[in-house]
Amino acid sequence: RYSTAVSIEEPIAPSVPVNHTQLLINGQFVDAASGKTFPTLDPRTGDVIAHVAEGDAEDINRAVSAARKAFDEGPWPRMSGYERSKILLRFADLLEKHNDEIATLETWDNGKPYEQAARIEIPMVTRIIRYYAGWADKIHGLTVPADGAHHVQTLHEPIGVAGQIIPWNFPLLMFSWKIGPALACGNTIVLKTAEQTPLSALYASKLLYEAGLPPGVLNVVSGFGPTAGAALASHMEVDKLAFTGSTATGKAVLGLAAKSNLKSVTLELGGKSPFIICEDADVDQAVELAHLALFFNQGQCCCAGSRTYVHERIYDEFVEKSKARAMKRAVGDPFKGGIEQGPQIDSEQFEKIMKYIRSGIDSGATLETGGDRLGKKGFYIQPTVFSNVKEDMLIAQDEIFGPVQSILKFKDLSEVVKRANNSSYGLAAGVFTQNIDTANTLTRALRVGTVWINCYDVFDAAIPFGGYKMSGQGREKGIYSLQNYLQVKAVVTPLKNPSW
Ligand code: TXE
Repeated sequence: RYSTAVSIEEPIAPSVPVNHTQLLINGQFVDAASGKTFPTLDPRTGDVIAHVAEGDAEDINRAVSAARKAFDEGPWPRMSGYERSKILLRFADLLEKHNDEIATLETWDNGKPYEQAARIEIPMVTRIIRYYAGWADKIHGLTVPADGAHHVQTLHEPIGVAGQIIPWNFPLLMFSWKIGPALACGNTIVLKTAEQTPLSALYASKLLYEAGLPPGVLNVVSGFGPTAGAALASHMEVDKLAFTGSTATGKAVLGLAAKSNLKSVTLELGGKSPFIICEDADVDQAVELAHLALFFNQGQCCCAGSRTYVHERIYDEFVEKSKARAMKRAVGDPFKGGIEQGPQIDSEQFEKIMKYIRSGIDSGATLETGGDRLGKKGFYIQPTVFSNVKEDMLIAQDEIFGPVQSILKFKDLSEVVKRANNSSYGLAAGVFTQNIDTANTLTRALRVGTVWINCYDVFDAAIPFGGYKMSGQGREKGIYSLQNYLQVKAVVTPLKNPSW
């Protein structure tokens, strides 16, 4: 029996009003030029939370004009790093003060457990902003020793107007990964939120203006991908594009950037990350970690450990215990205490996941537990575990983005390395072993952007994140993200008297 929470059928009413539903352009909340709105839905029920202004190409034009003016004429890129830093630090203080209201909006719009939003994610947003506030006054170029009688230096300058497109799985966290480094470096921004989750970014951006951001430096447009998103990716006045989302859409926006003005592009895309459990692993710990690696955030993580490779000697015990753990997972209204899993984001994702579950069953994997919806309303799915998964099954190849664990068996290290690397993705990997040589071998052999050894999903503002292969281009967070938002200008001056 599942330890599902009650109250799926009678959702708890959130205690925060939805005050900001318009577009944020040039520091003002405004309606869409078309006057259109779209509903944002509560994933617990599918009911409408609020109607939000629907930006399209014309609104992107308005927002880019505001960002362009704020960059070309405004104080922001010319301010000292210290001044920019102080505004970002004030913003972080306001985020901290309003942590619980923002977390409430995040849970309401996204369906993630409130405790996760309030105690982990929104505090992480604040941490990211403080981290980049710390960089704002430490960005500088080099003096370069060149051949000949020349003084050579580099200036590190902001790129200009950054277009940023974010997904719905970690709405405000993705917002912070994008705006933190861009603002620290002195850029201005037009950010498009995901159509499923527009609310938290509007609330937080208002706080940023309260903290003293000059008008037009950050513009937030709610709207859809093919209209607002595509207009931003192909805009001639946007100098840089940062995108997080699916690999298919990543390819599309890269194409739009190339066809328009060759704006530089960073991409953080999908994954099918291997989690490798070696024969010397502590099985109980490995079961718990592999469970979290997959089920965290309803399985809606780009770096979800979605291929669980287990050594044949511990395989049967591991499967049995993983099944028991999944059956104990507390699923229910995300506003209720103690809940580990809420609903999936929307009906589209729900249907996609159910299709993959059917495909797992049809292709001959063993359904250990789960496999069905939970309750009658909203988008809840039972924690699902498949064993006897084979490499050629779709559930072992595609990004499911849901609470579906696929457990595969392996015999030796060289075999598991080949199988783990045999993917078009390369975002992350987990390695569970007590043997340092095994850990070192796997770390070097895996073609992925992050390797977590005896841990998983450890995130920190300073740790870079990004993918190999079709999981993306470039890195976010840490010092690496600054490079995405800076131009390097070489300045060469002849030396009259080189001997000095
Ligand atoms: O993603 P999209 P969707 C994966 C995951 C999920 C699948 C589909 O597998 O099941 O993608 O999700 C905007 N031009 N990830 O459809 O389409 C869109 O409005 C410009 C992994 O939600 O990539 C939203 O703001 N923009 C991922 C953003 O792109 C466009 C997180 C992401 O939407 C656009 C989310 C276009 N033509 C989904 N079309 C991760 N890496 O974490 C859409 N968008």
